[in-house]
Amino acid sequence: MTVRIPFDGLVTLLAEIFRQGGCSTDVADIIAQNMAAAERDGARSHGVFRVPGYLGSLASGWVDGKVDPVVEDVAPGFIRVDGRNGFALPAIAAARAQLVAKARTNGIALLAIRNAHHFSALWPDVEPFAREGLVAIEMVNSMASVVPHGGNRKLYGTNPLGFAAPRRVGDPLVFDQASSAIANGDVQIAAREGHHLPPGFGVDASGAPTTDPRAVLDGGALLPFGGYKGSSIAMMMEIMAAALAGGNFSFEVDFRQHPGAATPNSAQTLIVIDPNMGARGDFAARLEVLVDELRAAGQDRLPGDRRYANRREAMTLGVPLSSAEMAYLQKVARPG
Ligand code: NDP
Ligand code: PYC
Repeated sequence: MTVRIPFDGLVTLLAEIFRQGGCSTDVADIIAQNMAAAERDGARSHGVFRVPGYLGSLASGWVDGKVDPVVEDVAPGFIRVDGRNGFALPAIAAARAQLVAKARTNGIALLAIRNAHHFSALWPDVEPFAREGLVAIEMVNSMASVVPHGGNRKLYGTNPLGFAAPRRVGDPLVFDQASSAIANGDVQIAAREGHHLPPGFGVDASGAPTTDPRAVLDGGALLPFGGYKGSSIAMMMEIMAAALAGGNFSFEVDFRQHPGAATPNSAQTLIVIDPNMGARGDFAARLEVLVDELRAAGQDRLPGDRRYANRREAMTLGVPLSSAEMAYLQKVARPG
């Protein structure tokens, strides 16, 4: 059965859970807002489904939910953040205002975050920049779960790429996608719900192709999207996030000594651009020309359309959750 909860009520419930789980009030609020937004927009793989993973990382001491990130202003267009083994969302929040100011002054600015756990969707990170008239690109590496093209063991994370650009009117144009054929979260949901994966998404522990999500999770691995092309994108995420920021490569993330841990201590890079510094100064108008042509060419669903439609419905009717999910949240919010 599906139940509906007002968005603000879900944020409050999740914030309580994360405070009890060991986060400071500020960190709990940031993660709760992000997770409720994912659930609201129908991004189930990074919604309330992720509560046990966050709590497991906190309870096992793998991540610090109370630490303050350290922000370093290293150059006119470059900010470094040491997440100090905390979550990535507070690290982004700590540098955000400075990043926007630098992008507006210089036309472009880069934020490189290391030693921080990113366990969420990327569009909530990039979309707000586009709402302020800026273009944003985010690159994140994760934990080893993907075999490089032609390889024989997992090495890359599911390494997502997020992009947002402002529209002249209305919601920004946003895409947010893993460089694997499917996000690991969706494999876990498929396993839980008893669905098969499409062919070509994963291999089992022996390296043989499989459509069984459990075989992928139990010693198997995911494949990059689009063969060698997705594999190169995954490689770029390792370089632009981990190598550039000075964080762990996905294959260096190892939480085996922390039972229950699930979040990757990896790296994230955000590049923010003021598009009005472009030669013609009519970025927004040009984007509309492109969108009109896409629609005329028959693309009736643009990336982001599904999410915005879910958001509108959830803000009117409430965020849909299964009754089991709601019961779980209420139980962990009030233990005993
Ligand atoms: P999807 O394949 O579901 O979607 C990727 C993008 O394509 C979205 O922007 C989506 O828009 C768009 N899209 C989907 N279908 C269509 C279509 N038919 N036509 C046009 N556009 C379409 O996402 P992934 O499975 O690759 O990733 C899921 C989530 O997992 C992402 O939010 C990602 O950030 C997150 N993730 C996070 C990781 C981390 O380390 N933190 C690691 C890996 C993934 P729409 O949103 O509107 O559906
Ligand atoms: O769904 O692949 C995923 C993922 C990894 C880290 C956070 N989400």
